[in-house]
Amino acid sequence: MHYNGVIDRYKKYLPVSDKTPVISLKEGNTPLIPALYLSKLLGEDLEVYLKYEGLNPTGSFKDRGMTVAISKACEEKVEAVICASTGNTSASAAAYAAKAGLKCIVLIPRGAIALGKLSQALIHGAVVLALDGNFDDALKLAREITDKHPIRLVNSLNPHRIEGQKTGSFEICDCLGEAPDFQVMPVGNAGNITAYWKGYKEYKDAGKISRLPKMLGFQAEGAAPIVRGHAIEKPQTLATAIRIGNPASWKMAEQARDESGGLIDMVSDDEIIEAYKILASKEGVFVEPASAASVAGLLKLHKQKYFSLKPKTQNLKPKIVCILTGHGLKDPDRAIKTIKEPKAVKANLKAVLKEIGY
Ligand code: AN7
Repeated sequence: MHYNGVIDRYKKYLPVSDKTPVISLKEGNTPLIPALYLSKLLGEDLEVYLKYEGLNPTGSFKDRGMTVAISKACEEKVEAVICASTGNTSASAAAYAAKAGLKCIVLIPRGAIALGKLSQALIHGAVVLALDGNFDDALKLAREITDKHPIRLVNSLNPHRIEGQKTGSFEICDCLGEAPDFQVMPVGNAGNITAYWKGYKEYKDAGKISRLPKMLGFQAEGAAPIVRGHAIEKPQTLATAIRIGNPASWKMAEQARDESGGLIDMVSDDEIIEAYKILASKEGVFVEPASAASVAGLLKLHKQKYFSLKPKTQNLKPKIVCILTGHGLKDPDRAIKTIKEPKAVKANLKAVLKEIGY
């Protein structure tokens, strides 16, 4: 069977009609990988799964929302699209706009986005403006521009983005045959937690699942406005994707947390790097640092005995899904900095054998 992307698969749940010109790169349908090492590490009769969103066409979950936002922009015949971005939104917007033949404008914080993402926005032909400010400044400007000009905002404030991104939760439920017990994910501008929660609720209403997961969101310690209860003027974290001090969907994230009986907490950069290394070296899954925040959160909660304190409602092992939002190749510099440069060795047999211990 041919797979034709999230709009084709889930159109019944999306704001599209026969008149919508579907702009798709066959996003979605990403693997839900059993995390054997992490499941064993937790050792609490739990099953941990990794939803590897880095395998979307532009390497992040943003493509799920962008296919809907760009298709609707085409249907509504807008002239151009614009976004502020910590990188992945710009990569995705640039790619889908290229396919649609739309002009794309991208506002990024100068010097603060990973190289892979910058290269994508540039090569797909977006007009890329590197602003002397952070993400929050860029988003404010993008909103001001779209308020006054016929340019469509394709940040997650655009409801079509949320609609598309909710397909992530549909896929998890379709794969497991039920909702997971817990879903762990990074939180930046808070669009994705909003989208996943909306998706789970809609699937329950449609009778596809019988219960809802607890939503467990994690911010980076230096960029944790929701946890601290106030906006952060100068957010800091090496997980540049979630370096956001004033999330647009703040209220919706709190709603997802509270309605689901979950939590939003924070993890340090050291904890993020620890999880980043475990994912790559034990699970074989390379993600960007922001995505590792979900596994860092999982490990933090495990240390606090969060999962063992939860009553076991059934005989089945509770299932935890960690959303891995972006591919590791987005930010190769970080991987090399985290480990070390390869050792230089003479090109002769003796030298190589000596190094590898034979
Ligand atoms: C890999 O690209 O905000 O909480 O401008 O790239 O929905 O913002 C990216 C966010 C998590 C946080 N993981 O998701 C952008 C941008 C990765 C990301 C998030 C982002 P939201």
